[in-house]
Amino acid sequence: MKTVRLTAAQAMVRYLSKQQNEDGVPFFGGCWAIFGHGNVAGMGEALHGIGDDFPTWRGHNEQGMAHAAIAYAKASNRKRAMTVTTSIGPGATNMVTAAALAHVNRLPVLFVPGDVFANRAPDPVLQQVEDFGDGTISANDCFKPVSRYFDRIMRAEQLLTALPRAMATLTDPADCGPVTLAFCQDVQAEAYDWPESFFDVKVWKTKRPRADLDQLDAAVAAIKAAKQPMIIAGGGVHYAGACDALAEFAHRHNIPVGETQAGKSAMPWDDELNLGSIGVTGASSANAIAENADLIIAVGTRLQDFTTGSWALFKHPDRRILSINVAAYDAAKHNAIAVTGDAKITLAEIGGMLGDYRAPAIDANLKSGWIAAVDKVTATPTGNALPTDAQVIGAVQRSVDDDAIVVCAAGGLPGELHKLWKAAKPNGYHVEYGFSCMGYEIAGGLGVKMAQPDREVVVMVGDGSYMMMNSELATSVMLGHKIITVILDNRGFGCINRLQMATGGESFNNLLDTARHVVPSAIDFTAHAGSMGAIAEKVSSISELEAAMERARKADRSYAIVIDTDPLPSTDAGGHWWDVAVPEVSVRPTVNEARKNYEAALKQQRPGD
Ligand SMILES: Cc1ncc(C[n+]2csc(CCOP(=O)(O)OP(=O)(O)O)c2C)c(N)n1
Ligand SMILES: [Mg+2]
Repeated sequence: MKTVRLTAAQAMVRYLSKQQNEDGVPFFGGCWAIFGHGNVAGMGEALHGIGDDFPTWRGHNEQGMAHAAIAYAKASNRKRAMTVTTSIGPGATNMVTAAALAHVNRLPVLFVPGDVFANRAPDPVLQQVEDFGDGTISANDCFKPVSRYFDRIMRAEQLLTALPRAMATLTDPADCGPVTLAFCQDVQAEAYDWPESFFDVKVWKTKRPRADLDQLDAAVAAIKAAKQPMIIAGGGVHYAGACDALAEFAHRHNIPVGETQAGKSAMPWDDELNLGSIGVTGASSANAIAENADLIIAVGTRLQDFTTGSWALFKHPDRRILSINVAAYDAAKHNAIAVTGDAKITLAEIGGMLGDYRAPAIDANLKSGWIAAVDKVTATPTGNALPTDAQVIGAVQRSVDDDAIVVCAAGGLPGELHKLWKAAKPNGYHVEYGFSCMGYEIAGGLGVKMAQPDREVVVMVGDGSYMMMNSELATSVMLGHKIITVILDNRGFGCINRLQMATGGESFNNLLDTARHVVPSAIDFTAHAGSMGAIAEKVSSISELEAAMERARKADRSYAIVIDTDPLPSTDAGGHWWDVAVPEVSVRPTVNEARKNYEAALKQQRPGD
């Protein structure tokens, strides 16, 4: 056996650089790194040595780098991913929130946090967590519940098994999620004689598991018996490359479609069978069909509460769920008729077996009524009132072309965008709403731009999310990956303030002006974004915003536009109840009133049914 002598870190990066997807391009776009003790000597030397064969980028915050990596994978439909390496201790734990985000959203990312010395000679090292009863614990154990595969590399040759396991997880459609290889710092620097074959190019073909034949029969029988079926398109439709297969299936059988947050843009917004978004932040058209459907065909969706209206949306007494999902875990949820398989293949197979089954015609007024409602709330306002989020969305929408990608994650905007954004092309809508993590937006936008350099990337972000994490805006400038960021400043956590009041609470500790303070908050977002190298300007009206968007589109580097907005309004049209537990006893009459309404609403919930 021919061998090559390399350190464990050199072997890791060489191996990773040789992994390809079925398109013959490297699976890994490269590696984000913030060095410290625990990775600068080992991983740092290795990454420097491999150079452009496995490019390294420097970020400003480990969580931000990880968000960029995760967004890159999502915008690549999981066909490509990135690695993120950190020091031990805070550098590593800074990444745990991002690991949870990737875990919830089933997105591939490889985390390589440094770890304590395997030989324990210098224990306890700087930043080492000491467990009094367990010598094997380190800070990196925090990754275990939020990794699909976790390993601690304590001997160099463990990489011979750990790395293929990591790749198997990252490229498996059902198991896909974050992998953490906690890399002991002394081991990174250790040399070993590696078989040369370990570094052969390896191609990971996209797996398309086929459904069991009995499951297919059950699905076909359920659809044939359905009087009003409806499809819910989830993120899995994108990841399976099944957008065309979905449209073909829907049209052939005349079955209307509603889209989840992750599924949105699976079908063009103006397709007559795309009835819009579904659920708590859904369109009245899609929700009306969902309420009366006797068969919900869930395709590639986790069926989270925003999709199901906390399991109160589907009201037909005899309704069944038919769940097509590559993951058995998801397909089996809520007593569904489970079909475990790839969305693209399974839709085609079921379609072939269904013959000329067609669902009844849908009342076209449902959709036209909804679009009229969208156009009304997104129209340019007259008068001088502070604009609403919906009006800002309208202005941004009018300013971009069909290729644009809108990016968002938390606050009031995801709900408004879900309802109102008209997504024309697949992946044109990138809203992280599995973890809805404040601070994902700008870093995520950077990752999207790295995956889709030819498409305009517009990040829409609230003042709260911007303040939580914005530093990768500087990275976008430094790396020349232009993003347009629209900052909606409503002076606080507007959506939580609204939720607080809707559950009977006093407006408290959400808006900056009513939060306890000595000096009133006066954050200059324009100056802040400008200080990071972005071109920044503030606008004072919707028409000024549209003019600024034009300048932003022509600019050659990242651009930030700040606009003051009204924290109180949100779009009334559409939507559905969401289960948020209201206190059972309170001295506040408004809470007691909200509790009464809550108990009435709970009667609509059908858990487990
Ligand atoms: C990391 C994180 N912390 C807390 C929350 C809970 N949360 C959701 S939205 C929100 C407020 C967001 O404020 P902003 O970005 O200004 O948007 P707005 O609600 O004003 O539209 C909070 C605190 C969260 N989703 N993520
Ligand atoms: Mg806000």
